[in-house]
Amino acid sequence: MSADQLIARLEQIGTEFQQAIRPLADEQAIRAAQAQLLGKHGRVSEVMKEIPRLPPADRPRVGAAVNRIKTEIEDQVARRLRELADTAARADLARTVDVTLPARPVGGGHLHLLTQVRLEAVQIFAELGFVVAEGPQIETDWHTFEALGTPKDHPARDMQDTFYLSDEIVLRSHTSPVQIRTMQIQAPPIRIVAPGHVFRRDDDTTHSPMFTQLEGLAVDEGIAFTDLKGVLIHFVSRFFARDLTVRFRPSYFPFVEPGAEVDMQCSFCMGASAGCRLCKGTGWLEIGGSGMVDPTVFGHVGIDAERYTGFAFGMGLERMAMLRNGVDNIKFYYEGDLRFLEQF
Ligand code: FA5
Repeated sequence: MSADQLIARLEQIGTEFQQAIRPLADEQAIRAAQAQLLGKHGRVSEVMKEIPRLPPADRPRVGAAVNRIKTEIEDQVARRLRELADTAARADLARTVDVTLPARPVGGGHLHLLTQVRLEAVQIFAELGFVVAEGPQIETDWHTFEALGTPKDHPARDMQDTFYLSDEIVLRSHTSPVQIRTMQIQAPPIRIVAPGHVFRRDDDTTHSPMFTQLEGLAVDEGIAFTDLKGVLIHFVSRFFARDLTVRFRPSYFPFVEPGAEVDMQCSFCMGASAGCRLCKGTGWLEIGGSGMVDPTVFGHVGIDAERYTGFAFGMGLERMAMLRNGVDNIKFYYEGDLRFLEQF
């Protein structure tokens, strides 16, 4: 082939390429088309292979044409890519966002039923002038038992058998040690409630090894059993949002005298049905223990028992929520199953 024929072919390649890339709309396809010409076995490379066969005087002309066509092809590629980028940018700018669309709902959590119940209970007592007190869950044997009239050989310990970390340190089995800690640092008048976790060697559908109690203590001059009754009747009516009767059943706790179990009227059958499963046909549900602070307890914390009297009570919060919200197995509270938790 002559030099002129080769140059004509190069020019034809350039023209064809210009038409070939016009409809191409993505970079990958454009680069592939470019490689078909300029690649190792591309059409331009084939022409270059002919150059050594030409008379030496013609070679520079054809070489120059090759360079021109290569540059032209590269310019065309750059131009087409720029056009594509401009079109994409224009389309991007022309996009409109409808800000009037309602936002997608964000899945929010809520407080655990037991936390709700604790906060509600504290709120009701706060309205009566009680403030929240706290104590450690790992407690001394003295605060948990001894100071509450329950020495090491006392049979009442059996009912609250707990986890001993050593002879003198226990996981508290009730919130009553907070009574002792409060009276050790505060002089009467005292009005506290102490919610918190407690631990016992119990395990069935209504008893858990870890559960929550709410302790109450009021100490002042002239506090009487009627004050205790009034406070608890008020609490039960507020918490259950119904006029429910409360009954005090004589009972024994080593740190109160007299002592009483607190029962409330069955919130399910209202005491009317002898066959009610919840109250086992009795019409009453036990919610906690209570009584007047025993003078020997005052002796342990340096409060003058001749001048002051007080009442105390302790309730199980799981029990309160079971009765009010119809939970029939205490384990549901702790399993973290959303099918349960989302109901409350
Ligand atoms: C006490 O714990 C006393 N400290 C209450 C008290 C305080 C009496 C102040 C007098 C003065 P008792 O062992 O009965 O009492 O427990 C109180 C309540 O805790 C029970 O009525 C019950 O509602 C709840 N309870 C007891 N054991 C468990 C358990 N293993 N799981 C869930 N709730 C429990």
